[in-house]
Amino acid sequence: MQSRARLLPLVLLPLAVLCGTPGPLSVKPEPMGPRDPVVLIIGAGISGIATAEKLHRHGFQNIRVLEATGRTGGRIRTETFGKGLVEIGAQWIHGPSPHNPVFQLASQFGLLSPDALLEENQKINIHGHPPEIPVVLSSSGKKINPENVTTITELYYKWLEQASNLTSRDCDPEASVGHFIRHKIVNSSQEWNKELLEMYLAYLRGLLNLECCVSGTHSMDHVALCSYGEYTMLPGLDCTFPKGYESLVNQMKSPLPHGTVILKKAVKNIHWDGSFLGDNSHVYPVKVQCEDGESFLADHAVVTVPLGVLKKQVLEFFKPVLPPNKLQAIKNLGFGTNNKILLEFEKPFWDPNTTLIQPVWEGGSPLTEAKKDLRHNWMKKLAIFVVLEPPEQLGYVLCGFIAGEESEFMETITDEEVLSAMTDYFRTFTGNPELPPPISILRSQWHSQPYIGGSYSYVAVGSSGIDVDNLAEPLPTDKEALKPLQILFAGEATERKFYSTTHGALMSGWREAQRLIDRYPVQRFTVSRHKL
Ligand code: 6YU
Repeated sequence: MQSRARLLPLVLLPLAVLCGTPGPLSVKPEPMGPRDPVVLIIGAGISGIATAEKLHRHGFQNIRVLEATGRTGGRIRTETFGKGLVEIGAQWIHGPSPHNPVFQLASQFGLLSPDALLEENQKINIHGHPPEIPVVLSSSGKKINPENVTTITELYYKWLEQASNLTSRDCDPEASVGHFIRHKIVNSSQEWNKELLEMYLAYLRGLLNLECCVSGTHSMDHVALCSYGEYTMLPGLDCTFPKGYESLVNQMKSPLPHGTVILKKAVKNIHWDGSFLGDNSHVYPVKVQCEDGESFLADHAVVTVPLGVLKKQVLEFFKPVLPPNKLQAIKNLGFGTNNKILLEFEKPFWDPNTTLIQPVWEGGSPLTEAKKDLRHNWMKKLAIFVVLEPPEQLGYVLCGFIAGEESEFMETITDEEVLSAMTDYFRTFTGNPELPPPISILRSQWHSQPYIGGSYSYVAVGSSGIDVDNLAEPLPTDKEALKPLQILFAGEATERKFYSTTHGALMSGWREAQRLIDRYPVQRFTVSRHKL
């Protein structure tokens, strides 16, 4: 008997459960008087908007979000391409299920397709990897029979799971996920069929390239083994936003009063631990200086700029300079690059049921160093192509993923050069020298974005989850007497279990908003409670 899937609203958790707060509130604020805190939020990505939205919901009236660029959303960015919308940054809700606040909000705002809301889809555990079987193409222009790589794929995912299950008690703090996997390959390959060995190694190289995209790193040798399992995958079949990921940010910011978000207002530095006299005779501990010369005084600043920006600018960004454990965390944690190359074709060269195309470079191996000649070899790092759906709405579009130095090199060449390289690439992989070139191209360049500097964070060799917690810790720290909170830190890189994701970023924004809400007692407000 076929079971009928129930729709999601039956299993929605109240947001209160998700963020450990007393629930979505409709707040009628009473006048707060001269100590109504001024809160500046630096950055209007999802974490900054989530902070502002929650503070606003709890009656905070003096909130400003200062955003360097001309748009909100940060690494959530939807653009038109082909016949429809594509994502330049975040694409999926990873783990769309009741404990994922991005999924919760998107469902409540009505932004998801009916399929994404199916309860059965929320229970599927994909362990962070695409459940579909890819079409595997080799650089000699042949299709590889999926059955030939099933065993090796299963083995590889088993090794990754083993890596996730290690704890700091049973692993060397200097060990990397890359070394762990290579060790497994060396040990198992003794038993592999000699005729298939070369193909297996080339295929495994491709899987590691894909892992670099997942972790946003140049090499899995940079990803710390001991902390690998701290990243937590929520259940649920990853889903997308039919009207674009940005529709979520737009909905979240819509209740904010006009003028709360100030665009093109790049912050140059933040002076804290000071005494700055405001026009209202109130003395503020924080002064935020912008690149255009304007400055803002505040009781609290919530810093949500990406780790990539902090890595480049931390010494000039904070005056006085941050405490040593914070500087160490910023230095130790990893922040790499994962880019997308979107290609529109007039006609598909793939079969109608294809959802993923996985390239395998013959001769490649995880056991040898790849050639460094980036100009001629960058495209060998391309890990996978997702066939965007539905073609009736989008056209025939492939979205390729590429991580690391090769990805950063790709950012430095022109669209025409990338398009020409991709034409040669697909002619090689299809074995068709006449294959028509893509009709249009759009690629991300996250590393070169001055206010982003890469894609997302990871726990690098030499760091641990403790660095993530240190990065999240507000200033001044508790140890430094009983001074009020001045600088708070949010953003994806500050969430120990969910870094690198939109839900991690959102949770971090709510976390820091809650920290401030707890500082300003709720009796100041007349609160009426109802479900969103
Ligand atoms: C997800 C996904 N996803 C692909 C690609 C990218 C990312 N992510 P923001 O940067 O958004 O905001 C900060 C703002 O600050 C920004 O607007 C700046 O302009 C501003 N700013 C900076 N300096 C300033 C200054 N001086 N003054 C004022 N303003 C300033 N996440 O959930 N699903 O499919 C993907 C993907 C190509 C680049 C992604 C995905 C990551 C998210 O996009 C990202 O975490 C959040 O948007 C960040 O929000 P924020 O507010 O913190 O910063 C095992 C294990 C491994 C762990 N990894 C698992 C994989 C997870 C990543 N998934 C990747 C896959 C894709 C395709």
